[in-house]
Amino acid sequence: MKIGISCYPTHGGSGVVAAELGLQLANAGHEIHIVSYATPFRLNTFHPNIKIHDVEVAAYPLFKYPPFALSLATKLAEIAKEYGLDILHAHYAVPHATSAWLAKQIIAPTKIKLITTLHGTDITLVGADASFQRVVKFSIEQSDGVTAVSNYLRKRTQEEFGVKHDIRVLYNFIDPARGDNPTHVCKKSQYAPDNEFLLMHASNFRPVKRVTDIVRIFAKVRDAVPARLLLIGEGPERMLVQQVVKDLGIQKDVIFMGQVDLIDDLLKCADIFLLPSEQESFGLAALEAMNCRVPVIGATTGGLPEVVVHGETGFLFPVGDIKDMANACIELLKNPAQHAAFREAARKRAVEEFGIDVIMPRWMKFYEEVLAG
Ligand code: GMT
Repeated sequence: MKIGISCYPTHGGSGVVAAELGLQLANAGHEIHIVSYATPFRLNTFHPNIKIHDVEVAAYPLFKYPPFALSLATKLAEIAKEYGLDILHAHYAVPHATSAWLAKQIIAPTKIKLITTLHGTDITLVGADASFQRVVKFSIEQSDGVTAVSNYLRKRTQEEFGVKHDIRVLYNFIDPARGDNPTHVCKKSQYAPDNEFLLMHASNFRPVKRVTDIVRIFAKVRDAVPARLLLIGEGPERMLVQQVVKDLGIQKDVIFMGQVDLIDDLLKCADIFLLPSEQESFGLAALEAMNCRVPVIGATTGGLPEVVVHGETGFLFPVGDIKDMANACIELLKNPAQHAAFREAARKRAVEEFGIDVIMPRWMKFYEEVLAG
């Protein structure tokens, strides 16, 4: 197959999923064209079956808001025609699905198929905004195939947009090998030198991630057991989070790592991964942690309960329930046998339910069905 994938290149789940899917397809011998405004950070190595196409957006004083969606549509149309693509696969509906639809009109008549993968905020926050609602609904309905990253997201899309289109749930996946290899880069003692426990979080530090809750959870944990907190990522709330750390007087025990491309080596040093988000359609970072044998403590929100099994691979509580999340951390850390059992259960679930060998055949079947449809 020849597949064009459009996605965001930045640190964030949708770009990671698009890049990893592209890599798996390329490894299987398919021809992959990634179309984005920069090289996705997980694709910064050469692969003979992957071509990266940069979208350049015209700058002109008249444009207060440069029309990225139009530049993307033009690029997708050019590439689809030049390489004879079979499929255009848009990751994150806004604006990729709409640009893909426009590209298809530009090169009509064509047999090319459109697939849209919904990741979360394209539906729950951005897509449901009144200014986007109709165009997102239209673009979903015009797709030949639509996938969502969880049952929760499928339901929300159907309810909020009144979409009748069949939506296939295809869960995000992990490479089991990445969770298993010995640690080369991260030595736990570098971050928790006195045998303290190490709590970890990784995100884009947007308000939806509630990173300040993490700091408050950690402050309670630290009062009960020796522990450090390692925060991975960058984003709009970073300064606020630093201020809360300062206000609580725990600067010495909180490490800000900034952006890290491959977080597995760090995750392997963690005792607990925290994800208390307001909203999480899937929670890829939680799955990556589980793959590295790290139990997850977070919020019962969105699709996260489809990934983390409460009482088995971690604990989930209502959004904002800092007290219970902290207590669950303390209990788990004070009980080494239970902690070890959770570690193994997390890894087992990640591999058995979300491993490449489980999820990739579903993607292949889906692509074939769309092509045949
Ligand atoms: O975080 C976002 O705003 C969008 C997106 C991203 O690019 O990181 O995240 C969503 O897609 C991920 C990959 O499918 C999911 O694991 C995240 O749960 C989802 N984020 C939200 O729903 C907030």
